[in-house]
Amino acid sequence: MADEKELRYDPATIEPKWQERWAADPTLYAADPHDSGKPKYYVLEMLPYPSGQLHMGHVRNYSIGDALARHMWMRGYNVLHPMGWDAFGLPAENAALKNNTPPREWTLSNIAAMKRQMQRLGLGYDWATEITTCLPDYYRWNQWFFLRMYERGLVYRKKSKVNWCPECATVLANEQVIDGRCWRHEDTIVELRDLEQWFFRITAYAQELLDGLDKLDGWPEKVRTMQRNWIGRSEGTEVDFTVEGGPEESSPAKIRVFTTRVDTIFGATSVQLAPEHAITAQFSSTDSVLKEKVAELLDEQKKARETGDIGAIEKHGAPTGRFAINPYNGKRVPIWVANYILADYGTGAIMSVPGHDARDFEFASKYGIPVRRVIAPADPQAEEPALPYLSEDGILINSGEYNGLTCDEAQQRLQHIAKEQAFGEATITFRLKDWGVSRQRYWGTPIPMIHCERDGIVPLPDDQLPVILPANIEITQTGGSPLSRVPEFVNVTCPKCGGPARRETDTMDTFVDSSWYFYRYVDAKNDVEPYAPAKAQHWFPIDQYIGGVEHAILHLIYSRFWTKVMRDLGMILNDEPAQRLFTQGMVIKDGAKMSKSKGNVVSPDDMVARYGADSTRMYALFAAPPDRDLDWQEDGVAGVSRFLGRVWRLTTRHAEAARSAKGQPLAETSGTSLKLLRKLHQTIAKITHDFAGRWHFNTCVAAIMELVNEVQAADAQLTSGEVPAPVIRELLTNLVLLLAPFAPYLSAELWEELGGEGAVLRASWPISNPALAKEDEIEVSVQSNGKLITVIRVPADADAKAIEVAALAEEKVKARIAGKTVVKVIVVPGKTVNLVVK
Ligand code: ANZ
Ligand code: ZN
Repeated sequence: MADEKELRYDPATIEPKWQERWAADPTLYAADPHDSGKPKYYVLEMLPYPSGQLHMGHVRNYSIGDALARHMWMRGYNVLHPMGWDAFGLPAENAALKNNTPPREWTLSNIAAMKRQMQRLGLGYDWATEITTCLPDYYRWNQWFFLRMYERGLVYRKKSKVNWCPECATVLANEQVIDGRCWRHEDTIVELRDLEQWFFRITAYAQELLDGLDKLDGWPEKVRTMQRNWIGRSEGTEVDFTVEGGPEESSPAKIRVFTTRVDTIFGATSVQLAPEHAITAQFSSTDSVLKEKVAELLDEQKKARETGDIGAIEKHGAPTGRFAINPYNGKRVPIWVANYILADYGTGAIMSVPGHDARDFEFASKYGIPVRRVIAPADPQAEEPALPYLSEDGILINSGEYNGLTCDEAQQRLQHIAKEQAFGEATITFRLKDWGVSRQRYWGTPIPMIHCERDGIVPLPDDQLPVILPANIEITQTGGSPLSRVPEFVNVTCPKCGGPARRETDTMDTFVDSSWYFYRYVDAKNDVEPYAPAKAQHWFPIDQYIGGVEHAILHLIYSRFWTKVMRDLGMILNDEPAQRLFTQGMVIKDGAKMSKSKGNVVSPDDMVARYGADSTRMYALFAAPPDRDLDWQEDGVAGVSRFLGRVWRLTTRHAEAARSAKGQPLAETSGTSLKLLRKLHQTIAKITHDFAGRWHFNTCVAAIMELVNEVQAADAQLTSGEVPAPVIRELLTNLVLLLAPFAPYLSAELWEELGGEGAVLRASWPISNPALAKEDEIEVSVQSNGKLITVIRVPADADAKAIEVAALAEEKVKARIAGKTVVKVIVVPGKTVNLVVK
């Protein structure tokens, strides 16, 4: 019978057969109950947006996660490996506009299609815990969390300048503005608008979010650095400069500046206001020339912000004709308005120190503002450096009673004085802004708030949740939230006074959905709370989170914030959501990222139809280390498919021998048998080691290929019985086990073929026998003056002296050095012996 099977490796029959069997056994990929006593392992890939089609980036991401999950199952862990859908968001509304399909239907049918693709790929998810964020059983908990945060002062409403994408016709969070453009529309410049918005007070956790990064040593350093920069902590000082002679009221106005270098304050030769600073408005209200100038400066600033690089703005400013007094020395300095000063950072005003700040220097040079040196190098012998002198490594000069202090000492002294005399203080400023979550769109979670004429803002009581998103509404591109045009939705009675009131029509940013979805997986059917705390405590933190580096800031800061909020609500004990994070590289094709707009998309369905799911997945792991970019080559998929065909033929050809040896012990081995077993155990050791950390799955697959080559080369000995059946059994069953994380279908089929018991997923991961894996001899090359003479074999544990002796005893070596003097012998154990000869 084996002959017939031997003919062809046919994934098109093997794979659907197993897919059906797996679908019929919902326990296969399900986690055991959380109190089963097995050690837990939570492996998670980022949930996809249901666009309708998986792309190769998904396939790669999920192949990595699935290989890890399978490996951990085989290691005996209780594995949680869930999947869901990040199902709210604008594309559903755009599709509705385009094809006139309601967002809900469009989304759900996309989900069905992508789920089929995932199942066809053989990804081992527990579908019983599937979550879909656009369904009320999920989003009601967004509303519930919103109310809990409101109670704790973590939700507030304010009028603010917001980023507005004209293409999306909605507000974007700062994190969604990339280089001044919309994160969804790379060609659309984001505008600034004034709107009443809902905010999450993520800044309340700024310091903790920053400190926590130090402990996340299982996260890539580049992600931690990006988050540190995004949070942007800056220690400095606020100081009040008094405005000379006015305004007309009795108490003179003060301009509070923020500086990181208060030690340079004797070098301040002007004060600079942001165009949008309140005092700028005051001054220009009576000065129409200034007013016009300020409008121009603001315009320039907006444009520079929109293009994303405010740092490179061509600096312009206007003198106000007014003066301010430096509180430390009573000196008067002119007040200017400048386009490089931002209203929403620090205090919106600075003291300008052209002697020691590059931007101020550029500005002062342009407008003839004096430049004064107040810091000198600590070493009195050093040559006087050119201005601006940016170093903080120096001592104060031209600074009155503070002369001679180091920068550090001066900062502390000056801060102390400011505090004492109540004209300033030490402060910490963050670049991180509160998270604006209002969206004027339909396809998102309705915000559970009521606007009452009498009572103002009234939170909805819990028993009125969920606020269901109405179906069948007209979606338009512009004109505010589509929900505001649904009277049944908008008109409500106030929960407080019973009078007529309006329901909030903004919906939540979809990043809310993904900020806590992974907690829901542990208790996806719970209809009385988001999840049972005991279950979350068991499963969290996530042991391994896998996703794209493009989420380094948005999703991965928001979800850290959400975790801290839930901890403070007493719902979990962990401070961070994920212990380890892995960010995989991109999938590229012909030198560019695979994307619809570039027209270089390779469809996973095509690949699966042509080569099978196993080959597609295994290629995604084999073609590059997982953290690097992968250049998709169809030839490579075909190559993997040929390799799996060889595994198939090799295994089926010797399956009978392997089956016949069931229960027989491995006797003493030597010769070919020993050589093959050694290769097997080396391969086991390598792959096991890689799963534990390095994740070089490309070299893992390559190692399996080498193993197969060696076994295949000994095919005659396998057939003749020279390699006995128990050895064949050991080789083939372990080969199948090693392949199981990478090629689940073929492994399942061959496992059965070899008479393996139960699912291969529940079989034990092989353990490398170190005695067998160890080479007893190694090769060392012998060189004279760097030129190769020969390669010798020495015992693997030989020390340097023994290697030297062996090398000098070798005939070829003796011949080469005859009549010469060996001046020196350099031994690199395990590698080379170099003879320095004269
Ligand atoms: C005087 C000074 C002297 C400054 C010096 C620096 C060096 P980071 O580190 O990013 O927090 N600054 C403050 N608020 C600003 C605003 N709203 N718009 C533009 N610039 C602003 O930068 C803080 C420094 O950036 C502050 O310290 C201030 O310039 C400027 F030798 O004050 B400094
Ligand atoms: Zn009311």
